[in-house]
Amino acid sequence: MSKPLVGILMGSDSDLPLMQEAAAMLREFGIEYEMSIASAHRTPKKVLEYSQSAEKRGLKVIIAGAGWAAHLAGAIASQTTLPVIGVPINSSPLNGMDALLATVQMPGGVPVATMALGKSGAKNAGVFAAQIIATNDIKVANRLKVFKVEMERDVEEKAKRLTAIAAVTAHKEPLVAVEAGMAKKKSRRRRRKKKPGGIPPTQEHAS
Ligand code: RP5
Repeated sequence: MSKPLVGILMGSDSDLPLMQEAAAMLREFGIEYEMSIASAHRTPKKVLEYSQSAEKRGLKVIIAGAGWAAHLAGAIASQTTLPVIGVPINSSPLNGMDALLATVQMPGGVPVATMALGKSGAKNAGVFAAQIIATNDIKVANRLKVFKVEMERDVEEKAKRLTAIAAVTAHKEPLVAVEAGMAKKKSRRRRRKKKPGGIPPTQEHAS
């Protein structure tokens, strides 16, 4: 086993189910990584030591995921010149809007490459880290190319399946006719509601 090239840090073990998405992508591209928990607020000394020793230990990229007032990625970026990828996590009552802003709104000179909220953000963090590694690693670059082709093929297959299903459905029960019927029902219901003293809708119509 070679040295890890990517460090994945997260603010809490409650972030793990999401951050595993980043790890899964790194495994797909054959990139060694390490994973740990460190919090900008709860364990600031650990974050400092980790960030300052990362380059010497051979890391090329750091992925940092955190929720709430998510200062983890920014705190790491303040201590290293390695690229830092931030994953805002929607673990708070504000549904991650706090983490998104805290991660993305870095002052000039201290960038954090901020991904989307949620699963896609963690997945993209893995892909983006691979893209950084790929600038100096032909094997990873080739795997990324295959990944893109497979993604394209996957979407095309889904499009073909949908076309086939739509053709069968249109034959049995034309969708346009069904939609038109639904629209008529709705406008009849609206007219009946508007009429003062009109007949109240029956159970069947109301449902
Ligand atoms: C942040 O606070 C963590 O990144 C986590 O998303 C959030 C809640 O942490 P726990 O209270 O679940 O440990 O630091």
